[in-house]
Amino acid sequence: MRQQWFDDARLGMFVHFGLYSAAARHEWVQNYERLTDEDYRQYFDHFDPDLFDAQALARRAKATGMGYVVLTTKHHDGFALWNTAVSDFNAVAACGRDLVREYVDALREEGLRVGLYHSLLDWHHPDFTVDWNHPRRGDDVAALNQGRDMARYREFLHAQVRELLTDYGRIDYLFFDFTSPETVDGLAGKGPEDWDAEGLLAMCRRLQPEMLVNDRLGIPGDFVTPEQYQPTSPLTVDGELQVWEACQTMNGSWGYHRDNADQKSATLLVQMLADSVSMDGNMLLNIGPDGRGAIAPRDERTLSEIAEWMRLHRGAIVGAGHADFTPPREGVYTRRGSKLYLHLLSWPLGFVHLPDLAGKVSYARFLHDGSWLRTSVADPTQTAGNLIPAGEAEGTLSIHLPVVRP
Ligand code: FUL
Repeated sequence: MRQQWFDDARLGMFVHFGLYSAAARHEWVQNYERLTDEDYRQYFDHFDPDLFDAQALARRAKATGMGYVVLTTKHHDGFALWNTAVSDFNAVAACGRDLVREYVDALREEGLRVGLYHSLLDWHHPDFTVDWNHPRRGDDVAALNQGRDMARYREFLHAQVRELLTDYGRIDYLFFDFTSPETVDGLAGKGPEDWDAEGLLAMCRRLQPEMLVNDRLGIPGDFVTPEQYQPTSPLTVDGELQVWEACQTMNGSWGYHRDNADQKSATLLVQMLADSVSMDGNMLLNIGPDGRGAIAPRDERTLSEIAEWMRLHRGAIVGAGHADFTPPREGVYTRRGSKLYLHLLSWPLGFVHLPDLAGKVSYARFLHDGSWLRTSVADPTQTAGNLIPAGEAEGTLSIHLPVVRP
């Protein structure tokens, strides 16, 4: 099955890195601040990722229990991190380094799966028409779009994707971004036909038959990509179970945002991860390296806390998935083979009562230290000691928890 490695991995690392990292105020800075090409050009002229260390990045991902990494080869600003032959708006021209090459080599060395992100949008390309998502919206769009030709842009887009899928060995995963055909403020967006989505997907299949492709071409792909939320049930479309991956930021911005201190805690992120796995999904956790390419210290701290958690709880995540039991209010379940894992989202608790599990569980223990936990079958006639309402006791297994936080 093409996606087995992906289903098993459950946790991956997203890396948003580009010219916007030096602007340090969101990867959409050019759009949000409606910067002109000239304004934005300064980040290209002074691009100096001297601390971008693909090996350190790969080691960090591996140590965090991640099975794959996904790097922005090109974001909406059009800046390519590799040695593209069809545009000189690229990292080799700016700093003499092919960052995609460094990245794929480093990942393979660590035995990680190689993922690429590639934006379908390109605010830099002279043929890419100004739409409601474009930094130049609100200017004289009719005049600006004179002579712009999406057919030529399509050729360029296909050529860049072809390079990525031909020159860098085996690619395991491709995240295209994004298709939004709706019209806003009288300006049309872009639909699958703007990319020749079918043709692009066919090329992916031809050049990298094993590669997984996401759903943002605007036509069905191999997995769906909820952004910034965890679905609360296994996802189906027309009754068909979907492979899915929720992508999450550390602090609301994908690109490095220097002054944004809204950091999610490692505890919250671990809960989101458990939530995803409990609903048969993956989590792709983002970092935004800074303008020099270094992982920001606050992200390092969060990653190392997650790494410590994953070191002890990996079995409940990697290779695990949805369990067909009703979890208690206090947590979520994941399951791997005959093992059922309960992720408690609050602590401390004296008891946790597991509906319908009486008689089905041979033992209970903490995962982090293997210490045994006492269990009892709730007695519907005598439930006061367990603090369980009599109506809920039937078939319930009670786990007795230490009140002291382990
Ligand atoms: C979105 C993009 O517009 C964001 O900048 C980011 O890359 C996210 C993962 O996908 O659609």
